[in-house]
Amino acid sequence: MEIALQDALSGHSRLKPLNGIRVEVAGQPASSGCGTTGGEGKASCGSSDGQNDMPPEIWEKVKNHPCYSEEAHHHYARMHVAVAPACNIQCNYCNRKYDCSNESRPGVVSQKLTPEQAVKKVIAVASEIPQMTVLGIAGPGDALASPQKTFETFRMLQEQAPDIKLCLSTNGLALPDYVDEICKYNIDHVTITINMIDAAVGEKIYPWIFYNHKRYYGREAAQILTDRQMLGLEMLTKRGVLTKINSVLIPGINDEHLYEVNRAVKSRGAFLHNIMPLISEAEHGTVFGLTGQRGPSAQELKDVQDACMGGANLMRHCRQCRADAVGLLGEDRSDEFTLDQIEHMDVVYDLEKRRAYQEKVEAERQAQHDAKQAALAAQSGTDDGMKVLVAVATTGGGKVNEHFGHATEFQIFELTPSSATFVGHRRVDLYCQGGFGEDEQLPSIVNAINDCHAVLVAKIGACPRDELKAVGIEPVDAYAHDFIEKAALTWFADYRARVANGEIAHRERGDAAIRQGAFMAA
Ligand code: CLF
Ligand code: SF4
Repeated sequence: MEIALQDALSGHSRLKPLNGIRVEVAGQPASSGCGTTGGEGKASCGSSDGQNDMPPEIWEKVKNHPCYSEEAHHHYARMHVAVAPACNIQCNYCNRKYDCSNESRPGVVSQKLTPEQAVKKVIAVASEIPQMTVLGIAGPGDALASPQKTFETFRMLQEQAPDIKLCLSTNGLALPDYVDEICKYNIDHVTITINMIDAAVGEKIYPWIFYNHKRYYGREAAQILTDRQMLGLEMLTKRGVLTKINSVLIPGINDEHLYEVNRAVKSRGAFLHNIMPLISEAEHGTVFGLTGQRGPSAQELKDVQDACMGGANLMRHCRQCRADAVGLLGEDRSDEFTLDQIEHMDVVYDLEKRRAYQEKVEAERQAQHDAKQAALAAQSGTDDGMKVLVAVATTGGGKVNEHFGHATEFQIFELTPSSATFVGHRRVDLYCQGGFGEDEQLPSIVNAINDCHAVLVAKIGACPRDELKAVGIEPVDAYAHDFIEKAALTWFADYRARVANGEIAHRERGDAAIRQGAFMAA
């Protein structure tokens, strides 16, 4: 791993950033790809939009969906049930022994479930985790390649737990055939994985598809797939279903093409576009893993995401979760809810209790929102154009509340004198193991946040503190348990003041590596 990370930082040739590239898309105005407003109005990271940025009926659908609202993901949880084992296409980044790589991190699904088992599990989780608001079916194959199991699960769940939002993820090949079913069961959120709109690109990603009882290969397969994806997206938009497009960024194959995908899906009404890094290791046994196709670095991913701003709204907080994930994005509590454990649980689905708890969550979320606005209002001085990234250790609730040594990921915020924007996360190896700091883990953590100027934590030991300082990353524990944006903006104001008075010199940071593979359990 160490060697791979070093290679990712220094060995590969950097891709040409897309910022500033003009790409013409049929029927679409050319755009500079920067974050400035265009004909459509605003250039926001859409998933961070709030109540005032969208119609009330849309806000109702997204406000407590952790994937569709960046703000919500600090406070609300989702779960997946692995009821859909089959798939009707082959992606070069997937090995069926593993979870669907486009909606999950590599790792076998612990248990495949029948619809009855799945519903039992959802009820058990909902009674234990009242902030779990969304049930998604995202594999481990394709949700619509096993339609009976998928829709039977949704049907039963809708009857037993009507307050839980239903969410479905698909590669889109079978989607046009099931739009009526999707609407019938009030599935308000559908994710389609779209990696290309050009079959010449697609044939490098998809060796075959199985469609209408026949196997198609190469460019013909890719053409059918993209036609079906676009048709399905248009049909869902017409029916008022919110759609999110997942795209896997594959350097050298679809990196520059994703800008065209972004424009194409926006023009067909997609609500969000989630551009995710390819996960590719030889041990996963995927075609890309075995042929050495690398994933993007952190800056390559950010460059493509930034270039797509102003098109379809962007999601940047995806955790590429398992097909049986449970909990807040970034945590996985699926181990607590095996079928054996559920058998012995005293399960009571108490809707009122869930509502009461969610009211408290809403109050906490509002407090985070208000703290951010107050911190922004308090920023003084001129905007000198300085822009930095900071890493934040959090266990949720929108606060700086995790110890450095206990963090399995850091959230990354981009700061300017007038903004604090969530731009991603970085998985890391756990620094603290068995109660002691592991110095050999530190280089991999540094690699993961190497583009950051500071790391904000609840607490940090003397050793990692000194080593972080030595590589130019400022460890900051002065804002423990403060709301993240308030803490980050307050630190940034202090940083700029120290630069201004000559106490420190401002330097640009380098690139960072995206951690491949599994978390270590905390
Ligand atoms: Fe699951 Fe996907 Fe629904 Fe979310 S996940 S089916 S939309 S409830 Fe979310 Fe996980 Fe990313 Fe998917 S973080 S992989 S985007
Ligand atoms: Fe794998 Fe999902 Fe692609 Fe099917 S759609 S091959 S399950 S990544």
